[in-house]
Amino acid sequence: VLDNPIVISTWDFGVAANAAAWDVLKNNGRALDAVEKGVHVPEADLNNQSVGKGGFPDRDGKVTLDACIMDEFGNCGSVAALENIVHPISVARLVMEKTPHVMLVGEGALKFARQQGFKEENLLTPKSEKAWKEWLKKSEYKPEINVENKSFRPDKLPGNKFNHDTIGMLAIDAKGNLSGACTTSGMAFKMSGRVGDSPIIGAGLYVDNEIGGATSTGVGEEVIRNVGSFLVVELMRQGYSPEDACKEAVMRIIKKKPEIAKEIQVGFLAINKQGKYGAYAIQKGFSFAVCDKKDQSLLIKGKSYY
Ligand code: SD4
Repeated sequence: VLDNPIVISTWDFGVAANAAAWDVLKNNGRALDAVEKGVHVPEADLNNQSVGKGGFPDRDGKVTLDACIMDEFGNCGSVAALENIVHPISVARLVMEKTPHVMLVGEGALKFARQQGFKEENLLTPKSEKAWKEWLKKSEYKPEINVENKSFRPDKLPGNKFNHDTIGMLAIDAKGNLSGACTTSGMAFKMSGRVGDSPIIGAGLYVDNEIGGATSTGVGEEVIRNVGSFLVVELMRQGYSPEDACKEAVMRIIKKKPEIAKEIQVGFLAINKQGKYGAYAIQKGFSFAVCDKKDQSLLIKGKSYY
């Protein structure tokens, strides 16, 4: 028994998300409940244009959401290309708990969400619609590295290079059990039907209650190709520290495609069973947030290759 709960999550907006997760953890709640509650915060935040409501749409102007969740028993649930639902993570949890399946996509996921009583609403905010219309003028598709660090001003951006980011969250509760969640609107202006790493178990998220958990952010295609989060957990099983495991997973991406890697961001975040955490990214600028008894709103700059 760890008796020292902790929650970590990706990017600056992880601080607010961790605070919501901490409310669950400090009252001896389950890590699974903590990560679900935690990621609800960016999912509902209209200023966050890369997760949930207010997220950037795809090329056809549709906001399509990807999310997955995994618990201490190795149960998992996922939704991809889900429209009109503010909290895809909660739909993913119900896929895990109430269906014989792991993943539901598109129309089927939406149908299931409706059956479970989720209300539908338009997720495309005027701000994101405006950005999309702006993007349509040139239709250039090139994610800009770490755009999440800048406050988004479509009118101020040179060209139309917008990006993406994702919340990945990992928690250990007072019983020492681990869970994780990952949720995103995916890459801004992606092709219709495109699914990234975030809802894919083993790519965007993986949790093994004996070893630890990992999650990723950045260009999902490269994470899927390398089964990134599973790789990080397996490396920790072999004795790598969380940071070294994240670094090795990043190095695999760089080694395979050095020219592409120069231009993109991928970051991994991991925690082991002992509550040690670490991160590593291709590019500078990847931050992660940590919350435990000692530090309620720690924001750490992750190490990077470049
Ligand atoms: C995706 N990994 O859909 C997500 C996006 C992301 O920082 O994490 N961006 O590929």
